[in-house]
Amino acid sequence: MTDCVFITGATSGFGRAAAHRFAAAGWSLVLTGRRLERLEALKEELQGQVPVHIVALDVRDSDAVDAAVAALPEGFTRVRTLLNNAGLALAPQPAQKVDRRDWHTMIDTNVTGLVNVTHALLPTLIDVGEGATIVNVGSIAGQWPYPGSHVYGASKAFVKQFSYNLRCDLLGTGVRVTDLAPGIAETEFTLVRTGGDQVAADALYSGTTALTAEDIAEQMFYIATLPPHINFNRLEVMPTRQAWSAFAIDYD
Ligand code: NDP
Ligand code: 8X3
Repeated sequence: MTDCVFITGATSGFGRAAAHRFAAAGWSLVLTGRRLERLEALKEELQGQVPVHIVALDVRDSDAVDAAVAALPEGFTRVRTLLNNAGLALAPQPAQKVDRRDWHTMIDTNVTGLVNVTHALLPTLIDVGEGATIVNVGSIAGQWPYPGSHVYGASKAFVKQFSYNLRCDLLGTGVRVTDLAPGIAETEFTLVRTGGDQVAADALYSGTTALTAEDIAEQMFYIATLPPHINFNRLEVMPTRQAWSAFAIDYD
């Protein structure tokens, strides 16, 4: 039986690139995301290579997540790697100017959604045991503060600590957990974050060398295929052309 990867947020960016990367290595794919037409197009691209199962799924809906996992068809039930990748940032303005609903959407997606999928797949992953892997996509924003990150960064700090805490409880099961924390990477992320501002998105990525979705997909695949006795607790990856900056000081 081939290995099977369950990917959330497979319709774009890291998740889509991961679908290609795992397919190239012969893994069966469970591809999820809200945009069904994108899932169908991806299935069309990859089903000649490997078995592909798609599910239009909003990770915020715990009943839908449970139902999707319970309804996995034969050949896709032995999920060996979970890529908890679906997520988003919104409202890059200062906290005091942000609509509360944007905060809720980030918490519902990045925290509750990730927890929903993890909870639904944990029994399977534990049953698979040695070599089973959860890759939780965190962010440098979960470790380092910056203006306009407010709830986004806090949600990714949750991802980090949840990953570490999971490791404690999963000790002895063989299941690995990694907080994969990328820096700036060119995907649709900034378009979503800015509410569809293509100019702002282009400005952020032009004139530098951001990570690509394929770079992160490669890290995901690397983590998932490490020898089973190795667990990367956290892997923080920045492009060479990104670093920290000085502390901000409020002068008179
Ligand atoms: P994209 O916007 O390109 O992709 C985001 C994916 O998340 C889409 O497939 C989208 O699918 C899915 N998604 C969003 N909300 C939901 C939801 N409620 N239910 C199911 N799927 C959802 O961004 P990236 O690929 O860059 O982002 C992937 C992850 O990486 C996110 O968790 C992000 O926070 C994180 N990250 C991104 C960085 C970057 O600079 N790009 C850096 C660090 C971390 P759909 O809309 O079809 O549902
Ligand atoms: C997104 C990466 O650099 O915008 O998680 O915080 S960054």
